[in-house]
Amino acid sequence: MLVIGIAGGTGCGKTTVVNQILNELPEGEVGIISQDSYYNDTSHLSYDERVQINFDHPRSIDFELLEAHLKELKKGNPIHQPVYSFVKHNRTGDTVLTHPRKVMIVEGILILTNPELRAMFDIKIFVHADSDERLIRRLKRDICERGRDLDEVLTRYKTTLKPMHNQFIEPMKEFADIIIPNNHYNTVAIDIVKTIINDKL
Ligand code: UZR
Ligand code: MG
Repeated sequence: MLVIGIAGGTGCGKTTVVNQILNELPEGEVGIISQDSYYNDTSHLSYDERVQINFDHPRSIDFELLEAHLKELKKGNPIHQPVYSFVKHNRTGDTVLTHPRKVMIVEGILILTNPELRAMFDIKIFVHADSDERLIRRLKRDICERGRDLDEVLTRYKTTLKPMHNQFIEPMKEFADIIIPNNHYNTVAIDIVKTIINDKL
């Protein structure tokens, strides 16, 4: 199994990059694990308490479960990936059966911050977009898809997203094998990654 980690700040286009990689690759050969599925279970907290959580800090992620799941997949066993709701800020209680594939992509803002998890990646990719590009994308997405308003997004960006990005995410470029400049669609970079994957398949 080839394990590819794809990191980068919020709104850098990770999900788009992953989807572009998946396009044209043989169906059923590549699987995805999203860090979003592995936010800590916060069922014991009220909604108002959950809103206060710093979701851009590494300790908001259940890395133990993520690592355990990746290990199971490497052994050839399927896993039950939790389903997360950004509206409720909690796991929904549902899971998605995820089967091991020849290539597994692990995608998320903080996935390179955990040394044990990092060591499990064969290829580490960092997707870079300038912070203004990322803020624009984040605004559009949170308002259109995640039920937030302008004030909420901007306040969170200033007080949490930006400082956490500078402290935990940006320094992870150090560990990347490939940095993809992604202010615009970068078809060449995607083709290179696809070639590496096809080689393995
Ligand atoms: P991407 N996030 C939420 O907004 N709500 C949650 O319940 C859990 C996470 C956000 C998180 C982070 N920060 O910036 C983003 N906040 O999801 C990561 N606030 O997702 O990589 O798709 O941008
Ligand atoms: Mg995403």
